[in-house]
Amino acid sequence: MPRKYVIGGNWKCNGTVAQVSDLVSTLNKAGDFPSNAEVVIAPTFLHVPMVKDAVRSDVNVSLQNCSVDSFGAYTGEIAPEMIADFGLKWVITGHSERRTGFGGQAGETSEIVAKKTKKAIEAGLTVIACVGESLDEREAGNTLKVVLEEHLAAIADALSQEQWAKVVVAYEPVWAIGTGKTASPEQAQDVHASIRSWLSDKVSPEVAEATRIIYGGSVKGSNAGTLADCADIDGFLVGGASLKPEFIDIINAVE
Ligand code: G2H
Repeated sequence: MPRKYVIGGNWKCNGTVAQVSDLVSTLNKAGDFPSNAEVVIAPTFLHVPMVKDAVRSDVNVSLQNCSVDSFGAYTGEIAPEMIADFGLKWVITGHSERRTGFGGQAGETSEIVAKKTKKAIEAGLTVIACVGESLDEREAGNTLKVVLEEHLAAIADALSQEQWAKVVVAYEPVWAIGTGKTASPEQAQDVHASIRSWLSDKVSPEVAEATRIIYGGSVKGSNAGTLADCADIDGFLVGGASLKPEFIDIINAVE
């Protein structure tokens, strides 16, 4: 069965109430999306309820992160079970901005990302699990070591074979995030093919064939079509351009 594209919009820490309303209205007025596209948007925690109530029913609303723990004394956290109870089905884990840490906070290790991914799946969510190397790691020739043996291996160690049905892998080279430097289709396809082959060896050929591997890092309306034509690129996780009407062009580029 052909894999359905996933087009994700990661809004990060962006948006006023007025801007979020405008974005939702743009999506609602965009006409039919391609039948082979599954659209997911991830507003901030604060904006999720208003987006969920107002956005068209064929757009899934995702959280950008979840807690590694369940309900309890974890100030400022959102438990995966809460997300499911709220009627949502998607969450992003392991975004590089969370792995790196910011604002003086420690970043998340691969083990934490794997644990969150597992907890979210056990709560009934589908997870967009992000992996990707930094510029230094790429220049040192360590792209596949980081992506496969560190990021992906930790997730694979935590999950059963069946749980992979609830995972979308997002390959996001850190050097291409928000920098305007998109990985070339060849660079992206090479890593995506390696991820698929690794999944085939380490999990199963069936999981490798079925898992959507999406690309993130300065995806734009102008490069989405060429990237989507690559055999192992099954969609996108879009940051900056998902805050603009251009996101509609990216969705329509997979038709
Ligand atoms: C990568 C991406 C969204 P941008 O972080 O996840 O952001 O498209 O702005 O590079």
